[in-house]
Amino acid sequence: MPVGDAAEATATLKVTLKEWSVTPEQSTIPAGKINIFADNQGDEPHEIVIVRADDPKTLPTIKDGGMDEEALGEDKIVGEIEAFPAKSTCNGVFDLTPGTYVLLCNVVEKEANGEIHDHFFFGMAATITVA
Ligand SMILES: [Cu+2]
Repeated sequence: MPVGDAAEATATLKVTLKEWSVTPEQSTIPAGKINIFADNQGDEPHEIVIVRADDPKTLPTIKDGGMDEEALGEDKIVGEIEAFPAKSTCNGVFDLTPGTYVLLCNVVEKEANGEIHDHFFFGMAATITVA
């Protein structure tokens, strides 16, 4: 489900999602109401969680449970584009003030064969600078 009103956005940041990467088209974007336009080119549903952080490696995690949103704290979580299907797009408008943000996918899924796909652990995160 799209978040916010794209017509009010001051800039757009296209982000490509697939197994197992999050790839923003630009690494720096001007502060304002940013329309994050997510393109899921993968074969599984993905999402984007936007957190205030400098480096994905510093974020708390749960074993086989992705990034620990509770441990990180609600105040660090800016917003989220919830999981949406493969081969589709979704977007969200978020008010981003200057700073460093991590865009990550926090989907964790148990496959039919029992394997756990922890998307954040598998590398689905990227850092952007809002200037
Ligand atoms: Cu994902």
